[in-house]
Amino acid sequence: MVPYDQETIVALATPPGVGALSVLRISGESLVPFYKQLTKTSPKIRFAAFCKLHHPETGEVLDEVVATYFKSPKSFTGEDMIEISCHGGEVVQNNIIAAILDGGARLAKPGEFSFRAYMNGKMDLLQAEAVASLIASKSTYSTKVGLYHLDGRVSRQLMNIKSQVIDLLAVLENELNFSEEEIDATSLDEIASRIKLLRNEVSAIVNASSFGRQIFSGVRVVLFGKPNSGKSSLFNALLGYDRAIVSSTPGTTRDTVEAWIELEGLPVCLIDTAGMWESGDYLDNLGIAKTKSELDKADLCLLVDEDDPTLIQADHMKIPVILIRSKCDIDQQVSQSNGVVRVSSKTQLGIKDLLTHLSTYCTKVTERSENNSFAVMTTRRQRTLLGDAHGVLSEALKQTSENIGTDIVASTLRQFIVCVQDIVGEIPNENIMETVFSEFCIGK
Ligand SMILES: Nc1nc2c(ncn2[C@@H]2O[C@H](COP(=O)(O)OP(=O)(O)OP(=O)(O)O)[C@@H](O)[C@H]2O)c(=O)[nH]1
Ligand SMILES: [Mg+2]
Repeated sequence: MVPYDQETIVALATPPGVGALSVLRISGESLVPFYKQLTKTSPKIRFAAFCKLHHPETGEVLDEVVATYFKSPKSFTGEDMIEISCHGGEVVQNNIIAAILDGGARLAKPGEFSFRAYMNGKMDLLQAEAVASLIASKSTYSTKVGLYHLDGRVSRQLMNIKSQVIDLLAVLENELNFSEEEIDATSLDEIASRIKLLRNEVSAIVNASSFGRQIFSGVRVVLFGKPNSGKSSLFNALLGYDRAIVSSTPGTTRDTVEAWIELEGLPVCLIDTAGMWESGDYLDNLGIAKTKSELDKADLCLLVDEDDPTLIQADHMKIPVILIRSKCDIDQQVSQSNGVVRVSSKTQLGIKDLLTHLSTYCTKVTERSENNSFAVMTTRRQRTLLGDAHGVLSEALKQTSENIGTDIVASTLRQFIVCVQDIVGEIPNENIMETVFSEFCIGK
């Protein structure tokens, strides 16, 4: 086992507040004596015992609970664990936690249970992050991807690529040992083509991962257009309820308003904005600045105009734009060029059409990840490291074509191995507690 601070820790595993039941977890090196102090009985392994819970020092009865003892290493953290289901009142929970602290435990830091599981080889980093993603998951689809990662399949895929790189290194090193000269051109070609295949495999994950953020954090869709063009009305129509204020006074919306819907299993965040126009008013300008920053973060823009939206300059947009002609109930005869969705928030005309456009976009996102059998990098940490790994393979490929010494190619390939080790967290270390697990919630 890797050394780390093995103090006994405790935390509420269920959300704070009132409920029928609450679950507390205790993890530590050897908890049999503590179990006996708390319950006045001896633990049976993996047995849910109905018992009275006592204060470890005063012996006062705190609650009637179900206590389960898990013996190391067969527990979530790999240490001894006690799981206590108690009554879900806040006072009950707090009294029990206070008593457990009096008994010598300390409060767990955020993510500390998962961190210990990782340190004890119960799961790798990708799996630990999958637990976090699964709990935070906002949609059906991200739940599916999270479960896939929990299973460890993505880690296995990466480890498989890594072991092929190790094979390549063996070839390179072998050649170097046996010939005084540099290795011949045919073996170098062979090596280059093997690197290329591996890079393609990594590319597929990198490309699918650009959608990983959208799958987990949601697709961000910004409503944009002139004042009074009907953005807030359309926002409400898409949501199916009145969320934003609508009025005939231009400049009604100043702050951005967000609301979530689910399309094709993905979380979609609709963002109503102040839009963009010239204004001397200080508050208006704040709203306009917010719109700009929302556009920078968005995946898709709905450009709304009650006249011809094709006349509005949208060339500067770096994201896909859906052009929308609003208020089409006023003049139903008006013709509109191709590619523009005609809507009326008043009569619901075209709203379904627009939702279909949005769904099509979401389907593309999920298809990209499915084509890659759900292997996407789900966190920024993973995406950055895999991007680095991809860069390293490109560099190695370049080196093979430039006739640079094979020892240099080998050393580049070794960097790839380090990147993959970091993604999966193959070499456990305490720093990871700060960088990865501290973002988890307490009790996880
Ligand atoms: N007839 C008709 N009127 C609409 C429609 N959509 C919006 N309006 C009217 O247009 C006016 C402006 O609507 P909003 O939805 O507040 O427009 P907005 O773009 O959010 O306006 P700001 O927040 O001020 O930029 C209101 O008086 C709405 O009732 C529509 O589909 N048909
Ligand atoms: Mg508005």
